[in-house]
Amino acid sequence: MINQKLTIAVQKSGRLRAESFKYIELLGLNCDESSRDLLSRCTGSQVTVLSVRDDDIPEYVLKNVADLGIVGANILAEKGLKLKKVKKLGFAKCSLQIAIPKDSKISSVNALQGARIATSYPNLLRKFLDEKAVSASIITLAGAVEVAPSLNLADAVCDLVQSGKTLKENGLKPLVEIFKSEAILISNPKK
Ligand code: PRT
Ligand code: ZN
Repeated sequence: MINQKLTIAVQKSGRLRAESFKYIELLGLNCDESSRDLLSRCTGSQVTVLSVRDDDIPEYVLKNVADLGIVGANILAEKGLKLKKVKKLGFAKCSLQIAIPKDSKISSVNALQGARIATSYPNLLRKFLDEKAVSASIITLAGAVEVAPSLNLADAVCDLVQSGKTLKENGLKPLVEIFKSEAILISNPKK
């Protein structure tokens, strides 16, 4: 049981929320997952849960609004913020993959040269392409990245994959995995 005054930032709603609360409960805390409040105090403790968009969690921890945060490693890596990775939490496992239409002529990473790749992870994709010395055009989209090839907006996508169902449903197949992710507990190293 944590006895000190502490704020933990968790996702307001989405894939991380339920498992984040399971983890918090494992720490001996009694917090209300169903609360829609921005700030919610865990019963009988000095711990407060801050519920926000997952993308904003690193910023809240960086600025010391929250002491700890639970977020996907993919978000932290994309933002490139210098936060401490306290612990891998073993849930929300997925991988960032470049995928292509199943009838695509692209058959290797090198063949992405000159291609248009749609993604919500431009920094991780740029880093990977630079490492491979491949010059491609990155199209940054906030969501529904998987539809970009069928709309002729892109020749490939770079998106999170878990079961592979979304790729399949959109006529895409994996080409290469560029980042492995899972939920992590983060803190500000300067605290
Ligand atoms: O509203 P907010 O901004 O907080 O939530 P969000 O919509 O940005 O995030 P959310 O809840 O979708 O995901 C939160 C985190 O869960 C991500 O940042 C990842 O760390 C992790 N995660 C694990 C996933 C997936 N698995 C996943 N499969 N995030 C997204 N997906 C999507 C993917 O983008 C694709 O559309 O699911 C689809 C692929 O799934 P499969 O099973 O069909 O392959
Ligand atoms: Zn998000």
